[in-house]
Amino acid sequence: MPIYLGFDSSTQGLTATAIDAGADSRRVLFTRSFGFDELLPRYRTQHGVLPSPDPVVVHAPPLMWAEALDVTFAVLRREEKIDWTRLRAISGSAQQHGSVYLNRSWPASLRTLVPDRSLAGQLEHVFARPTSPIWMDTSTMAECRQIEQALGGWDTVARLTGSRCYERFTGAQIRKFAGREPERYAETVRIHLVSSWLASLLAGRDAPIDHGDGSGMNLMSLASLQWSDEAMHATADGLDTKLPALAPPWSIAGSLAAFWMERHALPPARIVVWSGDNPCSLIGTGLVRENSMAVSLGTSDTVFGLMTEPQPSADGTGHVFVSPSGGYMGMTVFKNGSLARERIRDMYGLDWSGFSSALRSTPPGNTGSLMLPWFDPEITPPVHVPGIRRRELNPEDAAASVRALVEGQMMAMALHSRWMGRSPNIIHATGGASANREILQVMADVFDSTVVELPSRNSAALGAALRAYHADVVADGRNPGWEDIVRGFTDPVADRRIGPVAANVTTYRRTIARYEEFEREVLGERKRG
Ligand code: XUL
Repeated sequence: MPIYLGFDSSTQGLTATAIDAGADSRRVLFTRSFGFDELLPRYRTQHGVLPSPDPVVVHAPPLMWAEALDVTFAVLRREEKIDWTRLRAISGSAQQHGSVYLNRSWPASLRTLVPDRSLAGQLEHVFARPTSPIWMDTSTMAECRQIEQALGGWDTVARLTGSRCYERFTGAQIRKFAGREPERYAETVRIHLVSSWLASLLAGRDAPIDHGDGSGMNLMSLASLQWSDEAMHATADGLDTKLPALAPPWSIAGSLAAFWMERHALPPARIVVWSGDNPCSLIGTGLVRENSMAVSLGTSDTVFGLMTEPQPSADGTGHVFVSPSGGYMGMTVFKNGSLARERIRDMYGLDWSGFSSALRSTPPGNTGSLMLPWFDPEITPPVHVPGIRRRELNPEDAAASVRALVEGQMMAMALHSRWMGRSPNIIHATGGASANREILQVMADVFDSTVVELPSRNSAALGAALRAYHADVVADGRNPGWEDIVRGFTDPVADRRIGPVAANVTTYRRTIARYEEFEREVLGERKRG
């Protein structure tokens, strides 16, 4: 029976999930995760990013992402005793927006990789820029305003590309690079996203950017699914020759390059274009119909769901992306996700079980104590200078602080996803912190919705494997429905449904209004100050 492999190159590490898609043998064969800091310490990353004296500048080494793929394949081939000859297709998911800048040696180096030498050693010289700005970078406020001005305002940009200009989106990052380092920009022959770069390595040739991840660049027209000439022009000179092609999410980028087949004894599997982690998670959480939403609690916390019309929010919050099925998805992103939860845990000397006890020992609504959890610059709402804010919260009270953080995160998610125009009956929870039932109870009460847990917390890698399966079947001329593709892989765990508690829902209605007011006051102060 055919096997499909999905990778997820996330901020902090690489995960691989393999599935057996046989009619009678459908199941996940394995999921393996490797943290970049531990797997490849020579790159000296912390949580997958390079230390930076300036909190708004966040880069990572692209070579590390490539080497992680090579090292992971070696481990998988050695330790996972599956029938690798049945591997039919590979796809992937990657942290969105990050960009990789390649010089003129890239095309030939890619074509001539030899299997008896390490991948990293052979790619060292291909970069026009040795580090990649990633989604956590917020250093491009000026460039965002310049692009918006050139295109006729943020709302025009939002209608054209699905989002107003965001600091982390690739367009503003390219503009900054072209303006500050014009020589290196001139040396750049190709700019890839993390997703399309890793797909290119596997296919041994430049892979296209899929429409889903392409929607996170402020460069693609959502209506035509082409690079927008106006947006490219407003971003940087000569960009049209540097960007790869765009393609539907189920496109085949080629077949596995000889380098991988020989080095890791793999068959000539199809390489399906990679996409962003959020579009992949949409599939990996089983959101193939419009009536539900997913909340992913990872390095970033995200709220997303399918949309019929590409209707951006009226106030510029959130994004409209092309979904892996070719329709649209709405999404709001929060930067202070798992790292904020870890900060609070460590600040009070807790472990995760102590964190859960703190939630159990404090009442919903936290007797009025609130926290705006902006440990790092925040994406939603836009906060450039970090700093947490407390209201009626004693900083020495560990339990109340844990609850204030989790409630603050959930209330921010509920508030800032209202623009998607739907209050979900069911939320599919995913990401590492979805293992914590106390956190999920707060989610259910704040959103007034049943929260279901899914069999896999690595929904991006699973979604990538399912996308590989879908594209392979489409390439063979069949047109399967997405419900058939995800069946058996993303069905919620039967006894892990968490319902909202009516009294808590009433409490949070009041608390959200107070939270909203607190947020508005602090943002107003910051603007004035
Ligand atoms: C999405 C975003 C993050 C990254 C994290 O817009 O910035 O969710 O994709 O991997």
